[in-house]
Amino acid sequence: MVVPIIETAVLANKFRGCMLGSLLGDCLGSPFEAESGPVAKTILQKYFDKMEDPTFKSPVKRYTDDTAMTKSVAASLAQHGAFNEKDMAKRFATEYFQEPRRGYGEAVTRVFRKWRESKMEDVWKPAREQFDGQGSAGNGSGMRIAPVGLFCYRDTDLLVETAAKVGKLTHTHRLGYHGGILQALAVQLCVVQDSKAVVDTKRFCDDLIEKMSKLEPKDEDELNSFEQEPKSYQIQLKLMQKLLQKKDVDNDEVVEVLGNNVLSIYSIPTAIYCYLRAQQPIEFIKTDNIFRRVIQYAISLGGDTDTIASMAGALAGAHLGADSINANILKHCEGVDMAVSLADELLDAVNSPPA
Ligand code: AR6
Ligand code: MG
Repeated sequence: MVVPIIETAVLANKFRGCMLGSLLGDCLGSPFEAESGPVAKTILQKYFDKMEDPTFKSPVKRYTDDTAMTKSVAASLAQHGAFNEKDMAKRFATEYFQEPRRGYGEAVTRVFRKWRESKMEDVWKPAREQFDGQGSAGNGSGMRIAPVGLFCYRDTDLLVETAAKVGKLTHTHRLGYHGGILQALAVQLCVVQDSKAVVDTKRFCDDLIEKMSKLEPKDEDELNSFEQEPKSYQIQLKLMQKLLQKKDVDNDEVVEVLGNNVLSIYSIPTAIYCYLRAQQPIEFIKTDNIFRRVIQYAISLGGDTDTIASMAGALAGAHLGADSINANILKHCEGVDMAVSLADELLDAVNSPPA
């Protein structure tokens, strides 16, 4: 990919947008997590309208494990100027033991405990032991990966390598860490996308399909070695392209085709779809603000709302920049200043690589 030269101010706006988008999707989506079936559209419309109203007051919406872990990824990359497995693992564990009630996945906390018990002797081992040696295929790999997409936006090989390592610290199932790579690649595409231009959704998907085809097994036997269906992100991305071409796709169909649960394969393509679908008006979402539309739409699908909205929000923010976010909405979320500082620190690290 030929990476365009992006003006520093534009890039700073995109980095902030991405970190804020990830945070806002998490904070705003978490009250709706695990609603069975799609979330009531009128309730959601009012919820967002109120958030945008400058006079509306409500308790600050707390972020969850998605942001707790994203924070660690960003801070570790910014401080070391590169991936450092021990430092990142230590940050994940420290965050968790300080605030265990942020809604972590059930299995991933076992990795943190094993790190602590073994004094980080082998940071890779506990993840390999998850799910009887299968490894986790949860979407924890994608929910925290946005900083990698930012940090490596100029270098696709480094991005893939880094996202794989960040993922494998806790998620060694192929569909787990590959999901993280896919989300990081999508963030990269959004960073290099002109903020003002209309997104070519077909090209966006084609680009991701091509990059995933270099990673995913070609051999049918290997693809079939997992019990789980579907077996590759390429398949999901192609289904997504078909959905994007169709008129009047309702939420049930999206959930049926792409999914909305905690598994990477059933949520990371869904988040990318939300970002792409919401580039165009959506009948039940009354707003001209594309950033808001992406997050509101992602939440409307129900299921793992915080994580899907967080990943979709990261993409919208990386594309449109922080300027596109309604300032009143920001006031209702915990961690806004932190997200902005981390975005700035990441950009500094990108601009001044270690000697
Ligand atoms: N086989 C069966 N189920 C699995 C497998 C597998 N190989 N891998 C994961 N699961 P976990 P995460 C299911 O604990 O990915 C929070 O709500 C299993 O039900 O590794 O970091 C966040 O907001 C397991 O409990 O953690 C995210 O939405 C679940 O996937 C999500 O959890 C999560 O896997 C992230 O969780
Ligand atoms: Mg979640």
